[in-house]
Amino acid sequence: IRSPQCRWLMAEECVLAGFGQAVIGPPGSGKSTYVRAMHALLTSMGRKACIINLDPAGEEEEPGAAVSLRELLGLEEVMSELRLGPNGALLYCMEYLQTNLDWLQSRLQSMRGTYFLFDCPGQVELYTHHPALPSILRRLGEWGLRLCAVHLVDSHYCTDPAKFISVLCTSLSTMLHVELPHVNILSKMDLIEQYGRLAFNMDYYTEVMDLSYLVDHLTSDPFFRRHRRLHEKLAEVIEDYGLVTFIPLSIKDEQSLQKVLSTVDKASGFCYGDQQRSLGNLMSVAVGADFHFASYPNDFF
Ligand SMILES: Nc1nc2c(ncn2[C@@H]2O[C@H](COP(=O)(O)OP(=O)(O)O)[C@@H](O)[C@H]2O)c(=O)[nH]1
Ligand SMILES: [Mg+2]
Repeated sequence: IRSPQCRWLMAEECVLAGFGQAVIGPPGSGKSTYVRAMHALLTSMGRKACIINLDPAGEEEEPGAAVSLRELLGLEEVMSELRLGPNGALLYCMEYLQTNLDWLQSRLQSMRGTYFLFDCPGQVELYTHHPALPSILRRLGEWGLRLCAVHLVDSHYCTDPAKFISVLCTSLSTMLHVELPHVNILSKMDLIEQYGRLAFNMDYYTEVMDLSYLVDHLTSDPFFRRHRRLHEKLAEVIEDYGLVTFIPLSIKDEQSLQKVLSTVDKASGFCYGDQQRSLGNLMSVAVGADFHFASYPNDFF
């Protein structure tokens, strides 16, 4: 067992030693599309990966998923049997999974050593305040899985300063709630030009630079002028934490997907590989912009 986290745990607890991504974000932000594209990229690089579908919603089984929560229970049956609406039923499904994690453990254990891509449901409260999902992810960590949260947000929100401030607030609370190494992504960048003119250049949105410009721009609209103080305070909270930045992603652009993967590999610690490396090597990987995937084969596991 190479994971340092595992050394703190009982040997029998550490059943999954490996790496993976928890792909989270609002509905329609592109999570399932991302998971499939990332799976294809990893496979083309010779990295053994599999998709774990934790979304009980949707009409069809996720194509290519090795494990699906729908094997345990489906949203439709929960809605009809417990007379719940779609949102309540989805929260019930996650709470049910939280109390039946032995099912997930036994399903994942047979794939030990694989890189896991968790396709999570698109219910925002799961990421901002509901306890079930962080608890499930924490348990996966206790089993030795070193996960990185990949949070997708539709780049459409950049076209509206008020919505972009909301996205920054949601992204920050998600980072604080989920408590994992975290990478925020602006998805569907290929559509950004169709979405309309941006008030600032793209770097301003991805780097989350001085937000006073955004507040000024927003409050130049008479409708928002009377809420200036509120927006200033929200911007202050986001800047004080200084945690939120984004990586742009267009699913058809393999280079942007590679960039996401290299950032995720740094965040999760995958790129550091063998823990026996010298401190110098670790530092050079940490600061080096160019991480050569090809030189890090599957022998990490
Ligand atoms: N143009 C474009 N469409 C995308 C991209 N990523 C996802 N989509 C589309 O966005 C829609 C929602 O994606 P999906 O993966 O189902 O979102 P989920 O609900 O978060 O799982 C689908 O029609 C996808 O084809 C992208 O990078 N570019
Ligand atoms: Mg989906």
